[in-house]
Amino acid sequence: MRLPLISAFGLALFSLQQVAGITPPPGAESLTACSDVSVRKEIRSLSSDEWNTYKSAVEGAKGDRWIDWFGYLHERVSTKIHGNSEFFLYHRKFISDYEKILRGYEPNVVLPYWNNMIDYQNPAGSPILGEKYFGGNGVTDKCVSSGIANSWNFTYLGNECLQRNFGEADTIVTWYSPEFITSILQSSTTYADLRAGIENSLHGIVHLSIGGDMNTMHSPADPIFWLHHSNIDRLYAQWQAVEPDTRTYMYDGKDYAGNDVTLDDKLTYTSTPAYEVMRLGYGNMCYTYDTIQTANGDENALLSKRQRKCKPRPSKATQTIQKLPAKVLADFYPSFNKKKFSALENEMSDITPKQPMAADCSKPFTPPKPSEKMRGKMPYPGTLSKEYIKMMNLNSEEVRSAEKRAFAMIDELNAANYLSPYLFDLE
Ligand SMILES: *[C@@H]1O[C@H](CO)[C@@H](O)[C@H](O)[C@H]1NC(C)=O
Ligand SMILES: [Cu+2]
Repeated sequence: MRLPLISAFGLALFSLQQVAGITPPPGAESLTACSDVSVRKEIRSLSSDEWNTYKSAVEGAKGDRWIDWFGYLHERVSTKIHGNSEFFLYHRKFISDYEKILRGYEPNVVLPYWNNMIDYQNPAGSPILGEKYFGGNGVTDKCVSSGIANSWNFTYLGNECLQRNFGEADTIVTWYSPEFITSILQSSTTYADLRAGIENSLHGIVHLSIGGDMNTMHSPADPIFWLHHSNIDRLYAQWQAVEPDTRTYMYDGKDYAGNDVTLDDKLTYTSTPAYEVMRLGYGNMCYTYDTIQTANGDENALLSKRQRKCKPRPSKATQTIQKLPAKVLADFYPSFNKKKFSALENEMSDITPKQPMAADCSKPFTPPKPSEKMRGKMPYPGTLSKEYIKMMNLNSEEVRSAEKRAFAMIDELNAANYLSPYLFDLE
């Protein structure tokens, strides 16, 4: 019943965008549409050729010490680009610069992203932190000794290995769920809201709890950094695309010095004004994300005919949450409450740790059965330490209020006996 409604709405939204259009601010009118737009995909949905290309580019860049350079650069600017509005924009440019460097090694390479929300219950068990991809916890002297970053050493800090430092017994604290990120996407009405909601939750806990180099100012040294930030950038891009006319160039809040930001602000230590990086598919930002392509009705441009038959649809989780008391919806899921919503503000599509590919419809979709044991038992996320908050120049009150909101949301879902499809019986 709901299904055709949603897709009809998606199409309506798309044609509306075409009619109304985005009005670029002064300076941005001269940015031209990219002739070639690459599509960033979830790491698990890369073909083996795509993964090998990515791996080869990263190894090339590592060999020439580009990774060392990006770590150094990030450390230099770190206190100015975190804990304030520049966060999304600086990192958008930063990872896009990295992608350009990778193209020097593999001209067709595209930066993937890691949807680490779907791994939130047991991050250390994610295949991304396994032998096949980026390797796991540090071993001797916390040095990573598996996966793509096996035995990487850096020279810019002296000869040191790449380190990771998970918690007790090689486990990592719980991260943030697709349910929570969906709530942030739906309830953030300003750029500053979204920035605080994402940076203080998902962004921070992934850095802190992978530990080692990820928990330093030179975190780009860990190849996981780029996929984590690509995911953060994707969430920002999705939020923009929900209401492109008003959000593409929405920029508010404060910079590191406490001044109101403006679209003409230059990103830290660059000559790039903020407005230059805000619109994907224009100027130098010649990329988009697979989830945006499939959510806004324009997926036909990318998917094969066979794939087109199988569109992402509202998942069971979505339907369950839509039935929660109106007050819960008003507090945490205002878009679901309106009964009309864009898939762009819903991270609970039928994507699961076992079948993470939104766009891959080559197999008919069968959702895995969540563990009944986990009904009403969504776990709280880990929290940021005082040391991390200080190092990253975050606003402690803002962090604690983001965490409180996550706890409150979880309490409501548990009280409603909600069964999350992202929770498994770990025994
Ligand atoms: C890498 O760094 C570690 C110290 O972190 C050192 O023990 C090891 O010898 C270095 N490896 C190489 C090949 O230089
Ligand atoms: Cu950063």
